[in-house]
Amino acid sequence: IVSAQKNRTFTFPQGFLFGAGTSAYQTEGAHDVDGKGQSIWDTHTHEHPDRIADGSNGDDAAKSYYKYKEDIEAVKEMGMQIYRFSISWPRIMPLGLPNIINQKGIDHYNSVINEVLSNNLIPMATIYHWDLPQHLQDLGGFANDDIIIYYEAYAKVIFENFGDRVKWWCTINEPYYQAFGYEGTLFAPGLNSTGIGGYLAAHNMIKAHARVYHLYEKQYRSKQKGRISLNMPIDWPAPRDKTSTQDQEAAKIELEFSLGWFAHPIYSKEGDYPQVMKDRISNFSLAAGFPFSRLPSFTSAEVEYIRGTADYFALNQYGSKHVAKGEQGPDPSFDRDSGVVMTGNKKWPSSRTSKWETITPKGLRDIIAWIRKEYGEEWEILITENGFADGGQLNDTLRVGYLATYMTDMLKAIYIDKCKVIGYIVWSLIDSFEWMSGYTSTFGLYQVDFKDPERKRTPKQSAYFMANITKTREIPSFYAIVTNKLDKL
Ligand code: GBH
Repeated sequence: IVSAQKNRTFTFPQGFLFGAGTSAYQTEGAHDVDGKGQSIWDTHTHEHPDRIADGSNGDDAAKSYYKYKEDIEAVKEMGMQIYRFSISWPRIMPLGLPNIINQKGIDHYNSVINEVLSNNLIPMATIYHWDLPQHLQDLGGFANDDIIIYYEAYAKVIFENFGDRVKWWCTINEPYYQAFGYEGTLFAPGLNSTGIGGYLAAHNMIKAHARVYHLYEKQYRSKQKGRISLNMPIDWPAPRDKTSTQDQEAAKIELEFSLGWFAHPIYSKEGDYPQVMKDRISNFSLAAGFPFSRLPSFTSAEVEYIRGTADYFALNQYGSKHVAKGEQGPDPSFDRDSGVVMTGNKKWPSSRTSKWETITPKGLRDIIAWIRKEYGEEWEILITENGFADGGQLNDTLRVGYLATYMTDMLKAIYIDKCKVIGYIVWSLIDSFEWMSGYTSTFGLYQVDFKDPERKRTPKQSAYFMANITKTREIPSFYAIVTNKLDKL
């Protein structure tokens, strides 16, 4: 029985949703067209091409601003239901300020949304995917708590204009990585305020998210009837040595410092930051002569205001990492505060173009189960990103294997671990500007020819594979065996 169950293929549950995702800066191009203002990623790539692997930028990207109809058609061709895209704040408000609204920006997203609907697809919109209007950054960006009212004003314009047709919302994509733009230099705005800036930005992002959730609740939900969440990234941290209590402890701390930082205030019964973060950051701060903790604190009214501000759990999951206790990074810094080090992962296969990305499907199953255990079984989980990076070839066998084995372990989470996973959105629909990797590493189900002024799109093997999955609603049984093998590594 055990082996029959182990190698069993599961059928996707009825009503299970499939989709593919993109983000504005990574795909649209048209960076200075039709009244769009400049974002922190325009600035970051223009001023620091040295921080991008191939010195490139998203000025033109995949030209989706012009070719969105083809992109939407591609989602439809694969038999999926959801198209996840993001709205560029500086396209809607060139300076990020609510007194100047760029009608052409509104028109553009109206066209995108209407095209999605006329293809019988479901639009899922990310309100903010890292492209902050530069003018707001000049005022401090997420480190200035006035960002909360500016973000709310922006979201209000979004709900007013698009909420009649968009029912799935993501407020902020991966606040964890946006916070790293304040902690280090790799991500815009590249502030390099280690141990301070990231916590401050995160604090204001959590409050801004909650504020927008309450805005929707009060003014839009009864009419628009949508669902709101924010996307949480998490690479599953596994103890370097399973039998070492030190390493196990490191894995627990890492889960709280990466996922718990944002998820605990919103999804846990008690709310607020994880205790281990509060304790460690406060202790290190006081010992170093700070009169207070570098981790800002929420008042008890704020804890209540933030708790429960999500309608589903939006999970972005890619790889796993081995962790152990140890000290690294400048003093003070997020890394030092966590006291966790990554120890490499020799036994796991990984992407050749994105070294951080391991092919470890069990990590997806484990994190889903962890979320259920930590935050309660009532949360419905929607996988809003999962995907694989390579060099962009059409014959993308590794991507097919990655998607198949991750979906297999996701189905185990559903059927064996009894977790509520309601959908799976592949990152990404098309090859795109991959942040600091530029165009050297891409995630598309469709290839984009970046040398072609027309940016020709061509389905990869993985696109045909996904089309087959949505049709048969079953993963070929061969992958059950591959998944079991990978899970033992
Ligand atoms: C997602 O972030 C983003 O939401 C999406 O826009 C992006 O295209 C996609 O992933 C793929 O990266 O090079 O070792 O310093 C996922 C989190 C952030 C994980 C960047 C890898 C680089 C690590 N990713 N990070 S490293």
